[in-house]
Amino acid sequence: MAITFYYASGSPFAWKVWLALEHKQLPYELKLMSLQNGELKKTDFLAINPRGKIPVLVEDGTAIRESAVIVEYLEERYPDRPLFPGNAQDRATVRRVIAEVNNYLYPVARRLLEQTLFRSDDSGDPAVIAQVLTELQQELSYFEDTLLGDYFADELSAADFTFYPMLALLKRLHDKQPQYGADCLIRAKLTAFMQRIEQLPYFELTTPPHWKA
Ligand SMILES: N[C@@H](CCC(=O)N[C@@H](CS)C(=O)NCC(=O)O)C(=O)O
Repeated sequence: MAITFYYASGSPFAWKVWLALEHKQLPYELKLMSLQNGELKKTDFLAINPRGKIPVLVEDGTAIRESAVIVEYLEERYPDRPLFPGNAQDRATVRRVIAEVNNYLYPVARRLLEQTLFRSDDSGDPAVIAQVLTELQQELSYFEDTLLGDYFADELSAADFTFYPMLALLKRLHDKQPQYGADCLIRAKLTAFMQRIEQLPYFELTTPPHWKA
């Protein structure tokens, strides 16, 4: 068995997979890719992902792509230290939260980041930013209400690893550009959730390398 994990620093989709690899205590080789220098669109990389996106996990010559699929693959192939509950209904809950993060929360968070963190200047449209902050607050309130206790299921699961990086990106936005008040979006229950993930023994290893600089 040899796993190669292609990722990029700060990608929420790659972070989810990295947390899953670490949680399952699997050996893997890390390949740090750049989102900026065009290497994802070069022939070599397009051979493992024709969409030119990370994350990609290659094992025994097979490339697995799409973060949610990669995590399901890891779960099937390495069922120890599970990331999905044993009961079918609880598994459905975890899969639903993952789909909701990807289909509803991420597009709204992405719009905010495109107006703010992804710009080198202050050129974001204030009206768009205000609108997106309101939408994001609604989304985050939904997820706050959906948390069962400590996590989205009885135990730590793939849903938590999917959701956490979205919050971390908002926290990063606040650290870099506090004028938007993005920290106010993360209220007490979600702050406690973040702290629980950040206390996992392998968490530190998975933090985006360029955030540590
Ligand atoms: N649905 C994909 C999304 C992957 C994705 O959007 N990756 C971004 C980084 S966060 C990427 O590779 N962007 C490079 C590009 O589109 O050129 C997944 O879940 O893996």
